[in-house]
Amino acid sequence: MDPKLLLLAVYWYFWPDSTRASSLSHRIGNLTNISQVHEISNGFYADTGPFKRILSKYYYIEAKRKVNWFMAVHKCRELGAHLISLRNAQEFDELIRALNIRNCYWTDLTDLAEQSKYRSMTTGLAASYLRWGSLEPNNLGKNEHCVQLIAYDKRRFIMNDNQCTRRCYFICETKLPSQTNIVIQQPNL
Ligand SMILES: [Ca+2]
Repeated sequence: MDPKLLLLAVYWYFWPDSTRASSLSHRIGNLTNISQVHEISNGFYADTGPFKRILSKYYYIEAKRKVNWFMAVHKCRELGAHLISLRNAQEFDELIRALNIRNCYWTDLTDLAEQSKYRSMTTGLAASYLRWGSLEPNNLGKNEHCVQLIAYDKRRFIMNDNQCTRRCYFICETKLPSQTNIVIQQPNL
């Protein structure tokens, strides 16, 4: 079905007559109660499914199943995304507001290829941004090569190197989800 017709059908089904005269921006706002709807460029909106927009990028935050780092890499690729690749303090600070302070989450950083040289699996480059916890990275047992977000004191997230076979939740990141399933153009009102 034409995506525009599908959206129109959803709109007429869910909204009563009294609200149908409201602006399109208001209707789009209501749609966020059903799924993740975001303006992806001027006048264009997208239903981004399980991906949540934070600043300029989209994130899928796994909250049900813990996996090892390797499986986290695979799972993000399945979703057409990649493990989170934090670029700066602003991205870090905004993202952690959406996380459960009791959980750990895998990032795309690892020094598996070269000890103590933390590289992004996404870009292949040296880490853009690091916020290590106190005394980290410590490569405990000389077997910690994958970087997780974790809150030791249950108050603030930091980065820690841990064993790649340990299980954590994970965060996938993309500039625009490939599973976007509704895109409409705002008409001239
Ligand atoms: Ca460590």
